[in-house]
Amino acid sequence: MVSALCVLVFLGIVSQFLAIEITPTISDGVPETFNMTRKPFEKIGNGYYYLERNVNLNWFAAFESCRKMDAQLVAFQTLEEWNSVILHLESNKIEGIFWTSGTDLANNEEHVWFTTGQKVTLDSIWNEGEPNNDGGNEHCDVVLSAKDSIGLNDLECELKRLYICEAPQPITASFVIW
Ligand SMILES: [Ca+2]
Ligand SMILES: [Ca+2]
Repeated sequence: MVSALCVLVFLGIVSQFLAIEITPTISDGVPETFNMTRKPFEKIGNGYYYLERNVNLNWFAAFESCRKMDAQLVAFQTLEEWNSVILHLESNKIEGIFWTSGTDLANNEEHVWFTTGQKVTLDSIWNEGEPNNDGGNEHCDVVLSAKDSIGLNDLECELKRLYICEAPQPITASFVIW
């Protein structure tokens, strides 16, 4: 962020000397058309994600694992984000059970994205009948990706499952020169 601002300030100074007009813009995310890589994350929609497909961890260990990568367990804040990731899972035939940062450990039956503190407001992304707190001990949320259905489900946090990490949202600084 700081370096992007430095570039814009620099361009502002240059434009004074060269009598050209520079129009800067800063936007969230990376445009769909940009093909930038950030290993081990892969670009899905406007974000960068890491899908752990081999190592199963409990919810807490999965949370720690993402933090070690300077990332967070995934939080689906918008339907657009959810649809992008789901489309990626479906089109690549990726089946599995992946931890998200969704949990109601703080307040029972009030699911939030633990990485942002925001409520899980997208009712349509839950599997039918979920969250059901089955057995009274399901407080952490997974994406259940099966052949014929994909949705959110609450599970016991101690269960070992795969997980999805989300890299911090990048910003794009661009400019038009006249
Ligand atoms: Ca997110
Ligand atoms: Ca459940």
